[in-house]
Amino acid sequence: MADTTAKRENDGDGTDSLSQKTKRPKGDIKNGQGEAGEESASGNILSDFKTTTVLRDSAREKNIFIHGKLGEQEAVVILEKTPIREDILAEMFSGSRLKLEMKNDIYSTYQLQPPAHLNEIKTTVVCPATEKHVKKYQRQESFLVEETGDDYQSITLPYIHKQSFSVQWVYNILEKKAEADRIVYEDPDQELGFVLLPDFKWDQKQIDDLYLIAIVHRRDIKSLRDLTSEHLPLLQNIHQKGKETILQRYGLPASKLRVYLHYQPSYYHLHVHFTALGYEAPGCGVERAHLLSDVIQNLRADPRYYKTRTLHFPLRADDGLLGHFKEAGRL
Ligand code: M7G
Repeated sequence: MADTTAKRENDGDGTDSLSQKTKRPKGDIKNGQGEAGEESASGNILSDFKTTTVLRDSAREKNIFIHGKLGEQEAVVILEKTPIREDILAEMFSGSRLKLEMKNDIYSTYQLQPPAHLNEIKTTVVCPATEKHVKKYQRQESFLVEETGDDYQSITLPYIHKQSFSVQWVYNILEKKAEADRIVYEDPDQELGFVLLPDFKWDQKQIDDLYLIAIVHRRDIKSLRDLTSEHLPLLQNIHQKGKETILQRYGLPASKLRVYLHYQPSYYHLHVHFTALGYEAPGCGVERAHLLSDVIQNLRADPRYYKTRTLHFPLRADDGLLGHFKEAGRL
């Protein structure tokens, strides 16, 4: 994650009223292999999690990234407090215990202890986690790299062939082996089609931090760099149908959406991010996010735009690719 400035704030532009209009999205967290709550029925797999080190934490974002062991396996666990939703306020006020901390004139502070079901913590587990996962979640200094079309061929491409994350989770989604019940929309066409589903960073409890990804059926497009005008129909299809689906399902119009691709992505199978405009999603900064509408226009103007163009992106200090750019004297 290049950008660690994720925040769950409303930008005060009215997404709140939208979230009131919109029905709560159905199907809160399910893992694609079973229904929500299944894990708790079969026991708490984290009960014997042994912490090795805290990779990163943030008081402002209210999350913590932990590296540790689950049995014999390396694991990364991410705990995150989620936003307080308006629709649970009545229950929160009536059903909680309130402990007074201090009172002074008209001011008082309390510790409010809500019922357990209103106090859930979004938890993501990566197990077995590779060294690359551990590095991905560690707070690290970043450096901006300049990559020409030639650099991509001679430095980046050989590196991603050897080193990139497995995209097995993507194939599981496309083949309905995981998260099938979370799919929000599918165009099954093998050339132009895609699957749209909630990103696992989104708990689907409120649309203020809406985050979906569109994953293309085609398996031969690694990233932005592979795109040419040949892919315009595919990109337009994703843009159009993605926006329509999000409007229908969540009541969020295109003017409230940020639709973009990452370069570099973590996973080299083409996918498009759809996030709520008011949500500063991790990685939505200009150094990594490329608006889909700009990508479409650039390819219309120059069919080989992304083959030839110098692209900039941040790499973390411990990223092997950064070492290759240094060795090649490109940094
Ligand atoms: P990316 O641009 O390749 O990299 O985006 P990033 O993770 O550095 O942003 C991949 C997107 O897929 C991210 O937004 C992830 O949160 C999301 N994602 C990753 N995994 C492993 C899963 C998964 O198993 N299920 C779902 N639904 N989303 C995932």
